[in-house]
Amino acid sequence: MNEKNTNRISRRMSRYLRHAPEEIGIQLSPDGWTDTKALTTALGITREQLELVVAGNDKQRFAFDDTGTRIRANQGHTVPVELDLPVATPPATLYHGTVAKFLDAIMTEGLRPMTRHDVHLSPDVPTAVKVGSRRGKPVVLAVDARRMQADGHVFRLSANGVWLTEHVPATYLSST
Ligand code: HQG
Repeated sequence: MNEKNTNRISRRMSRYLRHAPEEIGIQLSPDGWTDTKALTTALGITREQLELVVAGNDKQRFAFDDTGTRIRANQGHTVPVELDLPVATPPATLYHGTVAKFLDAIMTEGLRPMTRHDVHLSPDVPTAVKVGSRRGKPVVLAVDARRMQADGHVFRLSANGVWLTEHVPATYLSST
């Protein structure tokens, strides 16, 4: 399986495990898991190919459960799922990569999850630059996570190192 195929399968898996399981007739449990056999059958791939995609994914987007019989996306869902991720203490500063056209709205209403479940925050500037670059020239905002947590905001850490929170009011944001 070459890199192009791996990426293509990975993109399809993101779509079905986060946004549209019904399109290939798979079901997600309330915490986001789906049977690996159902997935490989629906995608027309082997178990070995699935393992290669999961292990080789650039952002570690997917994880098997302890038994290896179920798989889920680590974050980024738009379908309703409760991932039961651990509450954690973030680094003092987190980062959010975006683009200039959103800044007016962001500085008024703060960072909102938009179509996802949570606001996604990065632990370092280079990662946030990559996230912002998906939409154009990146703009990186600093988030005062230490003060947010002191004020009672809850942070969760996904299995692939993305920090998640429900809302970042504008008062905690500054430019970098
Ligand atoms: C913006 C990728 C207007 C926000 C990445 C972003 C990440 C607002 C967009 C993960 C706003 C939402 C998530 C407000 C936020 N008004 N715009 N109040 N608040 N926005 O894709 O953070 O490859 O849902 O700045 O690497 O860009 O999918 O979120 O531009 O980890 O695994 O609204 O997706 O990972 O966009 O990216 P998204 P995101 P994957």
